[in-house]
Amino acid sequence: MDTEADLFYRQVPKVELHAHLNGSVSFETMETLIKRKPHLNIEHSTTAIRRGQRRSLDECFQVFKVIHQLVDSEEDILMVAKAVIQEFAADGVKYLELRSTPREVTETGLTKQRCIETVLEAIRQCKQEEVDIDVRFLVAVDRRHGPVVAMETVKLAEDFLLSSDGVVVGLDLSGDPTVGHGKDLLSALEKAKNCGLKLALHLSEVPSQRDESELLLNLPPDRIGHGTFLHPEVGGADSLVDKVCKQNIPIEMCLTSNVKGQTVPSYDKHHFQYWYKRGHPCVLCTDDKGVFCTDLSQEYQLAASTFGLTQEAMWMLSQQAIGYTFAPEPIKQRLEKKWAELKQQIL
Ligand code: 6MZ
Repeated sequence: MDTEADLFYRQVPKVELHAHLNGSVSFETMETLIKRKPHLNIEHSTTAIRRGQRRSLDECFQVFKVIHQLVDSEEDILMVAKAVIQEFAADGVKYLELRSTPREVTETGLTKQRCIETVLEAIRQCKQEEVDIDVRFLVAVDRRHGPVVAMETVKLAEDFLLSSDGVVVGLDLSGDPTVGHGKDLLSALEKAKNCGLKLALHLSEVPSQRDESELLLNLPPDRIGHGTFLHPEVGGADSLVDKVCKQNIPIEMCLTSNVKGQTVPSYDKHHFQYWYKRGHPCVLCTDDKGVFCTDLSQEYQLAASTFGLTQEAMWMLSQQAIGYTFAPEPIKQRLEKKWAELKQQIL
């Protein structure tokens, strides 16, 4: 990276809205986890996709299976979540919405409830240690697990929405997009929406999800993850674009993830260009900064250099993202103030 631009994008205050906890584990934390569990015989090369490497989306999902073996106890989750939060803060992220799928692991006694409580504990500890970042949490539904588990997860998320002092703000729908159909998850998602959880849904990450996206856009979601194949130029449909535009639903864009996962052929072909040119709300995110070996500053720099955007335009992009957060109004105002103060010093 060019050092001057590197410094600028590191200094720009940023908002991260699409980060999966277990996909965000850094190289260093992964080393510690691998050392803690030598019996698993896991090679570091199987937990990340390095520079210049590409994988099929299916292979990316194999990587998560390996990471889940390494992160399987409350102790692991606490360490991973604290490290991830500190790393985002060190990268200049001032507001983070972290998401994770609650899991049960019989051998370690991990329950779904404790999974969420442990992430909330990590957030609390970071706050107590005055890490300069506001962190909220989205409970994730893995589509692979089907409607019954989805409904259980929504109920769990609803409990935390009421008891977490505003830290749990929403629900994410993610997981292998080639598995299952959103129609089976519709009632769980409707229930989530009705109880006040904000919805951040992965939509049209692969071309075959067109019908599903038609259906889920009627909810409507509060934000869209990826939305790679929504527009007609890539096999989507005008009707999908119309729904997204009419409802002005922000799209979370993850450039490196999509290029390395090969749903997008190259950076310059990324759908960011299509939506940004339309003036549609776009927010740059990392997705899985550990797995895809990136960070948010790098994603900003890549977007700027690929699409020829000025530093002023990139600043705007980061500032506008405040409006797309699931944070309550007073927090948004506090962030706006912070951006205004920092603008004097940085831009
Ligand atoms: C869809 C993804 C994803 O929940 O264990 N996840 N889902 N598309 C993607 N694009 C590459 N990247 C990550 O974090 C890992 C989980 O996040 C989802 C998958 O369900 C994966 O198992 P957590 O913290």
